[in-house]
Amino acid sequence: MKRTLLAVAALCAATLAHAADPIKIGFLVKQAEEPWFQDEWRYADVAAREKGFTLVKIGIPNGEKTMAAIDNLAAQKAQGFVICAPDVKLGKAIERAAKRNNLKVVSVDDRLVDGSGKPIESIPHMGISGYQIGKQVGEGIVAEIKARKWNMAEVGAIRVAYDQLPTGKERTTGAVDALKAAGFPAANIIDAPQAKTDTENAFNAANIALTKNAKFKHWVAVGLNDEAVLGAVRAAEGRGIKADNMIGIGIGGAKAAENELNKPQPTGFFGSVMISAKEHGYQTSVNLFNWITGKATPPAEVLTKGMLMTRANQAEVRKAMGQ
Ligand code: FCA
Repeated sequence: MKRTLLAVAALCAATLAHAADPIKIGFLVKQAEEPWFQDEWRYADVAAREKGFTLVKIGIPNGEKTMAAIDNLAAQKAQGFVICAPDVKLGKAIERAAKRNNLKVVSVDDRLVDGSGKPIESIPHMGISGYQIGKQVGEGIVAEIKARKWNMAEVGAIRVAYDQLPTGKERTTGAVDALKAAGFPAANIIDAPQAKTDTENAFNAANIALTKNAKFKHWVAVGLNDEAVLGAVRAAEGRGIKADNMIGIGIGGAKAAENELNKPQPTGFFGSVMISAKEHGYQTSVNLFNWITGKATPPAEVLTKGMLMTRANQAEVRKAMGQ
């Protein structure tokens, strides 16, 4: 009897201690230096202040750092984390590490996949429909080609490609499909595979594509994010192809795009399909917080929307997106 009472008392104490544990949430991103991810962190900080949890922000540029970050969170007694992994194929390893450490996990931006490349449905995800957002890019370019009355036969399209990332491939596929649907010649679309998803690697990839295809009079460029398109725009500038002869539309709409769209003179970076860093940073963190505190289980998948932003409509788009 006495032993049972003691056991019950110990259990109550443990439960109380648990209930009183401060909530700590990790926010792990693959490219901490990219403005998009800085924005996600900034909005996650807003959620932390509002809900009263501690946010631990960690950059995870590779698999090793990812695993170390998860162990680190467990050691700090965190209860869960939001993640945009450096490689979506780490999905199963991330899921196992989370389980082992009793951490809840949700993914953001890049959906984690299993060994056969299938999305891991058990990890709640917030991202975008890459194909739809890509189509918005392509449609924006088509409208501008028409406004400039270019002959599509004389236009080259650079697809800065990062096909190993499913959302990357979906985005650029959506973009080129929209071009083709408007009669853009498929033969004028040139793939420029980038080794990493930053401006420098996009620049190098686009430079090769431009060198090999000097015959085109005008150019357009698409890629998985603003950095990819900025790389292509900079490479074109290096070859004397400026705003008059280049229409680049990126994806993101964070600081990289903002800086470019606010330059005194227009550049070949015509616009960006703005997506919601606010929802991706704030809402994923709140969803995870609610899950940890037993208030609600996050939706299995949420795909957020984007809006085409150009020099002309920046203020409206930012207002509509609440950013
Ligand atoms: C991917 C890209 C980022 C950003 C995000 C929403 O992770 O690499 O640049 O576009 O999706």
